[in-house]
Amino acid sequence: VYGPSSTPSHPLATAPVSPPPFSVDGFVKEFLHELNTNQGVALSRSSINDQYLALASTVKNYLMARWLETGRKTRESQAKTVGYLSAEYLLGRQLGNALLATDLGDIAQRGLELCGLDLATLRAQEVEPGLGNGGLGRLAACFIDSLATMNVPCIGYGIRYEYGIFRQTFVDGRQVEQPDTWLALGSPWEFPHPEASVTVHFGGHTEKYTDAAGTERTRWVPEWNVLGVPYNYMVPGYLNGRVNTLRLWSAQATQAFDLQIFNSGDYADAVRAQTFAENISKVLYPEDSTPQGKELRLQQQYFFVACSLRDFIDNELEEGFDLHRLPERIHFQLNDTHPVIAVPELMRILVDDHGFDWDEAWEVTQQCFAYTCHTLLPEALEIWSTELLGRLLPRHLEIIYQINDEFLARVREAFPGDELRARRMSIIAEYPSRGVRMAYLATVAGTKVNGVAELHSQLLRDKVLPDFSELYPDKFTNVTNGVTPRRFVRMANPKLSELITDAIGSGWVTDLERLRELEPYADDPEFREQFRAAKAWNKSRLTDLLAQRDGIELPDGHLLDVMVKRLHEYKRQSLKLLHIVSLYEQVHSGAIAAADLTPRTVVFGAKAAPGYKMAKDTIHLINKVAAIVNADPVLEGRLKVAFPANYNVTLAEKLIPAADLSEQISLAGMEASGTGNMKFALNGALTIGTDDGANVEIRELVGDKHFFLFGMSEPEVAQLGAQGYHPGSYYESNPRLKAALDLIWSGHFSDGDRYLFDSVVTNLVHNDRFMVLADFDSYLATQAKVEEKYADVDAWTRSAVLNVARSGFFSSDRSMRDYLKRIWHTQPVI
Ligand code: C3B
Repeated sequence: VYGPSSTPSHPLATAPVSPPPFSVDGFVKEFLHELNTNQGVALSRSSINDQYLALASTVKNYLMARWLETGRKTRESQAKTVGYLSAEYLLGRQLGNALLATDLGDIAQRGLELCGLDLATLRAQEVEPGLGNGGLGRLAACFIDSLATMNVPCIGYGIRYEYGIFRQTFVDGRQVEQPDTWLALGSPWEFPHPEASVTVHFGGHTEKYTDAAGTERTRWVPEWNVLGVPYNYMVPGYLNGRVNTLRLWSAQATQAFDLQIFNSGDYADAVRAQTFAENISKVLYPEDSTPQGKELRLQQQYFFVACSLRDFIDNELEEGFDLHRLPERIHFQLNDTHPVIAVPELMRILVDDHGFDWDEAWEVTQQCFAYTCHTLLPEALEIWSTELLGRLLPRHLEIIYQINDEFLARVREAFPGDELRARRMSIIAEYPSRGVRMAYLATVAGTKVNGVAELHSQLLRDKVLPDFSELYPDKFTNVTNGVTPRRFVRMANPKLSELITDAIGSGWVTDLERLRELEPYADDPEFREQFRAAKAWNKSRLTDLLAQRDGIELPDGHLLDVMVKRLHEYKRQSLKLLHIVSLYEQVHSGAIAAADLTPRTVVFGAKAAPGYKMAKDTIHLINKVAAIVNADPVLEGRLKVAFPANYNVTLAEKLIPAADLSEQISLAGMEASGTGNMKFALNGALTIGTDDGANVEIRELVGDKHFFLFGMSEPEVAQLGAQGYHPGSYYESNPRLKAALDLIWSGHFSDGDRYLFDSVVTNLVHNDRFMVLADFDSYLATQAKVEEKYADVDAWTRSAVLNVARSGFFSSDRSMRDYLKRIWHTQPVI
């Protein structure tokens, strides 16, 4: 029960909360107040961390009135809410974004100066919440930013991991993972609400009983439970006064555990039981695109969706709300298969807790969900063993079986006699062992299934779920991903933003298609000059950062060639590496003169899943090659390789705006979309890329002449795969390729050790699902075209400006408009 117990009589108690005064003096007063009362220190004795925390509180105070008002308006309007269910949110630092959203940046800077402090120093103190692995988690963060900016009611639901994605360090060139202690110095952006905790059950068994009306029912008798404690985060819209909520759940032991500890003779054992419960939200699984099928992971998934559904039904809806009307008030978006266990959970709530009959419950459930698929790699589609699911969530497994029975009856009705099809489509896989195919469950249950770029959605229909698209042709749709222009242009690239705003006004920040108005400026020499100046400023900012952060020296005047993304074979960092090794080899063998090299610095940023050996070996090899190349006098400093450790959102914000060339070189048909590719184009880098994921749409929009396409197309890849890929033939027939591979094999980069990188090279030459060698020639030829164009400064800049002007489509605001229209059918609330 919320609110006061009797009618308030003081006038202030019912007045709307108003934000603190918006002036430098008001800011200073508020900031010092926070420093003194929250941190308990005087300015003269305060640490940088104190100052940062006080600044964060000050900005939060400005947002608070708006947050409360947003909640009031949303409840009053009874508008449909988007419930974004995602196991990952890769938020990035909060302070800069909050200053931008409130337009407090200048005031804060001037106010802090008057206190003898520096805003940039305080901003650098923030540790970003790394509660995601890569693209999927960052996408969720962009989407909630866009919904807030577009005035759409949304609650983001997820997990408050105590340890986010590991901090990557290099020891002798090898990746070593350190725990991410992002909470250690305080976490000013969250609001815990232990009093609103939700109990989540696990294990046990089910039993039949007859209710008062004489109906046969099932109930779940669980064995153990944990508490989900909600932590609320503000999600401020850009300059619109709306602040949505991100609600992340933290697992705590219930009192049963405490009692057990109190009564237990074996104190240590009892404390272990408590630790067991709290482990659920302890750590983010660092596997990206390769689920491990671990029990704790399923616990995490069920934990957060059970909390979220309960929270929405019990706390967001009015008391006594008729759940038959639930689809009028919520659409839950399933971000990949991770939250799909929400489907049987909602069925359980409706049938077991609210007495719905099965058909009624299914009718409601089907209207409440939609599913986004983010991959095409078959091994990335989650399948939970029925043994594990049945042990952990026995009632849910029963419900899944019943959903499957009814679904297969429908399939058999639509395709009589086609038993093979029924088996293929079964939600329950029988081979190699019995398991629940979560993607199938989501497809059957949801109103819509979407891929994340045109090509991906088409392949999803044609290759991954063809039977389903035949049965439900209208369920399948595409929503091409997008990125928030607030964080990734306006905030990350202030110089370019200023230039754009001077040219076309500031409307582009919330209406990115307006960047089109920049097109004529591509032909304006003065504008191009200023554009280059902005790029140069970004490069020098990056140079300073890498010097101080990593001790890496970036040479002046180089083409900055950047490949940043998770380390995965399908993304083909090894192709980029072979390019570097080949340039080095060609100079040393005298095939080209060092003086003819285009001065180029290649920057890598990539984390490998800790258990992914090939990926870790590739990181090691990149670092070894970097060490030799960077120290080589023969190259005359014209080729450099930089691999700053621990690539994250914070580093991306500095790296991407500085880049000249964006590497998007996955094997065609493998990268669902990519979103880094969009950030680079919007910041005026040119792309070298395959015809894959959103690259296809980027190239269509910016134009062939302003994009470096190379490699096999998806149908060519499929054909080569079908006829049999024999990488050895490329090795044998291409002397330049052979020389590069042989050089690695010879131990040249591993102090003479021929075996150190044997597995990497042997895989490329003998196996390699991702056909690196097949695209090598085309890649190198296209890199030569890059160099030719880069030599023509005006032509290059013209293309770069056109990349910016024509990439407005890739705003996540546009993605959100697509979801709103085609999937959620909800409206902004103004
Ligand atoms: C990623 C895909 O690999 C990217 O192509 C895509 O742009 C993003 O999702 C966002 O849609 N992805 C991921 O980061 N993690 C997964 N488990 C699956 C896909």
